[in-house]
Amino acid sequence: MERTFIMVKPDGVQRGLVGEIISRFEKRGFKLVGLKLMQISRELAETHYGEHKGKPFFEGLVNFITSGPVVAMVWEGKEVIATAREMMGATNPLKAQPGTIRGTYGIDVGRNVIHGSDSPESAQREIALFFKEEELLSYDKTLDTWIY
Ligand code: 3AN
Repeated sequence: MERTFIMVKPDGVQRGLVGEIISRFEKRGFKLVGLKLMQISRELAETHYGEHKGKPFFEGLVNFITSGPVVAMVWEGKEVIATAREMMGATNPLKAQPGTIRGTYGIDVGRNVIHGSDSPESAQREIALFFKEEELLSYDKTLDTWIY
């Protein structure tokens, strides 16, 4: 079963959107298999956003993501990586469809509330960066065969 890495960024935590975001993933039918509130170190931020190193917004991005607690999560389900990206909406909240998380709550491309892996490769890399294997749990949700 596919897994993705989702993070409520410091602006989402500050604005009290953690419950709302978790709720959207639960209601969509996905399964929460890992969850932690944490403060990201500079080193972890630079590794996580390694692909953006050298870009003009890199320093600001690292400063922002390390500025306060984030909620790191792993969600599981069929095609959860692509579905989560649809649920999040475009990186720039101005371009994000109304009703998506960023299209509802996003303010600015640098304050866009949520991160989600964009491919199976980045999901694998990001999950391993933020979670130890034993922090990810396998369990059944037995009451409904149509959710994961
Ligand atoms: P996404 O988070 O939608 O996968 P990426 O990976 O292109 O988007 O960018 C990672 C993060 O870098 C974004 N979530 C956003 O916070 C920040 N970012 C991207 N482009 C810009 C930009 N032009 N100016 C400021 N921040 C940016």
